[in-house]
Amino acid sequence: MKKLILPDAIQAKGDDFIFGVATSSFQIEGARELRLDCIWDTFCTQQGTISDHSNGDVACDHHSRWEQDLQMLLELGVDAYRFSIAWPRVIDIDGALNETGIRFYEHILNFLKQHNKQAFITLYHWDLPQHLENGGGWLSRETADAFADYVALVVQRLGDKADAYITLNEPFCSGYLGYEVGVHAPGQKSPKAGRQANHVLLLAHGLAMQKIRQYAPSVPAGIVLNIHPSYPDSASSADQKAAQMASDYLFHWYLTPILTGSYPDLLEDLPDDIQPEIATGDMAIISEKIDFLGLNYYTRAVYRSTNCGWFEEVERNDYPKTEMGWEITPHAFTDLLIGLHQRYDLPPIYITENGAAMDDRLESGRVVDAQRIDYFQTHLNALAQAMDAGVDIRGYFAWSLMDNFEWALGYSKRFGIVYVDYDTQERILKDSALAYRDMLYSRQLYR
Ligand code: IFM
Repeated sequence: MKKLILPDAIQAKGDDFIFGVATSSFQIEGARELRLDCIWDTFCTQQGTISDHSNGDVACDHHSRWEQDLQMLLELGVDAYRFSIAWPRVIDIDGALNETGIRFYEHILNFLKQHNKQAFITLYHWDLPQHLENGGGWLSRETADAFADYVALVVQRLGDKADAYITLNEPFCSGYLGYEVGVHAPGQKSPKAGRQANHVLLLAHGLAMQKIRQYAPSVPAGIVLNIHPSYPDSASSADQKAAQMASDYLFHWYLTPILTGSYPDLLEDLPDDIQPEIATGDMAIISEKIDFLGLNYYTRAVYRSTNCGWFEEVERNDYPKTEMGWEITPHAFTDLLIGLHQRYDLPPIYITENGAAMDDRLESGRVVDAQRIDYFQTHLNALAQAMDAGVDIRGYFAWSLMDNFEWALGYSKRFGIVYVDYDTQERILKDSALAYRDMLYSRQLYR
């Protein structure tokens, strides 16, 4: 079996660098009957949305198997677990805290505390309650207020049982993919809707930060953004400009307001009819100071300019690809981290997701996923290079603890380091899980 070698720069950090695994509620929990409907339940019923016509009703049945699943964390020897709370499980339709729902997460937190594992709680990983979508969803400022109310109730209850609170996971996916491109729930397709949803999501983040400060002032709080660093298709100035625009429109659109209080200059160039509605005071709320930035990295993207001076993505085949069709580009990970470090005054960074869907086969009780081990190794090396260059990175979470519902691709893509047999719900540690475990144990020995 291939091994994972811990890079020196990470080893040198000792306890100041944590390793974890990540999951999200809708992707693993199931137990739909024990919560309100969310936008992904509805999206899954619509034609042509999910490639294998599946849904999250059962998923990995984690809601009943959580204890067994958390035992795997102990076996892996990780320091931390990143998971999300399902808003529709913990808040009733009248806005009150649902006792049964919140207790589920309390059990998880108690387990983690008892075993000395850190809990990184994501408060929104895309499962917006459907009744809020019916009232306007992320296009309506009332949803930002509802999010802040939900966060206040949860944080008052869980307080410092969490080691970190994350307001939103990947607002790009909720706002851009959900309202502008329509490949994610709720499936709207309009640039105006996309820009508006992004703004309300950012506002929701800022309002939630204020609630976390109020009710759990000692717990670090931040947001998780995903990024595909943008490269030009050619050396032409038009393509270079296109890559820059793509980067501003798809990534810095979220990070720049959070860190600086204003949108990228590209906002001024957008036609009036797609401008988001920004009220006085919004940008101050959005730029509430964060304690850390979570980054999810998988691949790069390449762009060229279009006839009308906009950008479009180009499919390139310069590097091997994962089962998602995503190029494997660890060098872009290093460049990205160093580039962000040079451009912004960054808070400490956690890599809150990194991983790969591969063509996993369960044969004789084993999954030999050597390619995933290579992926982890090259990305850990890339991360270490960025650390050597001065980027303050405090942790790394593999995506994902186990195979799960990969959104519009249903169960057809496997990102887990643990294989899930969806017929029997059996969990089998893949070779990548064993390699991760061995790397973490060897790290302990040298401390
Ligand atoms: O599965 C997703 C996760 O929910 C958010 N980040 C990207 C992962 C892989 O696509």
